[in-house]
Amino acid sequence: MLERRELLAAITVSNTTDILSPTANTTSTAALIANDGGDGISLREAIAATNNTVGEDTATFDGSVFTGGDNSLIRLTQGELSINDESDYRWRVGRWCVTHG
Ligand SMILES: [Ca+2]
Repeated sequence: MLERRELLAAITVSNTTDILSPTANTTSTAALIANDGGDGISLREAIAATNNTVGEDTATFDGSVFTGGDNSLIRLTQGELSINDESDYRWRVGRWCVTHG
């Protein structure tokens, strides 16, 4: 009998904007990595993509962008963020971690 295995979907948030780029493909994490809309991956885009990707997702924050203090702030201008996939998410910023299951 074969057991179902899924690869851990990993994505890196690489800008501090709260923009869902019009041309970004958020249908899956792989699609977003391939086409981020040309301006990097925002947290909002990453969440949209992971919501559309079955299985556990991991998001990290680009250490060359999120360098601490105000440089690590994402000011939400587009409303609240909604993680609605039933799988686990681990958003890591240094030692900081939020999980949702
Ligand atoms: Ca983008």
